[in-house]
Amino acid sequence: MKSAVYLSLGSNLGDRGGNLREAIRRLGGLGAVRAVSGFYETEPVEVDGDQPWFLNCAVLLETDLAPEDLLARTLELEQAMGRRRSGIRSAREIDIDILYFADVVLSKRDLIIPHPGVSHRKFVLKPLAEIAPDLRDPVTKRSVSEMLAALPPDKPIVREFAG
Ligand code: PH2
Ligand code: MG
Ligand code: MG
Repeated sequence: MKSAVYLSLGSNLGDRGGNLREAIRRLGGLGAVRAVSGFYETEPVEVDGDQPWFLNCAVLLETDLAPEDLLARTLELEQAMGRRRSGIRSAREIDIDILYFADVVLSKRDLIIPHPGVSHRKFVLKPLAEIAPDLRDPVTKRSVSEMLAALPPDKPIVREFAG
């Protein structure tokens, strides 16, 4: 059965734009990439120490995989692209997070869906609003555009990235 999955991608090490593009290309091996937002340059939040700014985007993937299998495959993909986990919030070539998986609600040690960061993270909501403004959180029933509108407009900085 095909499921619509929304992913958040982020990179703040190396060729950030190239990393996002390569990850999107590789995600095509896990299903069909149906939509990709523009790239946004975003101020780091909730990280350890000084870190470079991120590029973030959102992707709609249609996949036959189950949530746990998709998680395993995205972690493999991160590793294959050179990510080494030296700390939970350290700088990374690529991070792929599952935001929504159809209407699935699940809370396991390694996987929480919907992703608990969605509603307060502008670096997630701004790109996501481009491809799914009317998507509703299956738990809170709030739409992506409603969640985004509830955040301060100025800080933290999330700006469209040209090139
Ligand atoms: N990812 C994090 C923590 N902080 N900040 C920005 N701007 N973009 C991210 O992708 C990001 C972050 C944890 O994965
Ligand atoms: Mg993350
Ligand atoms: Mg992650």
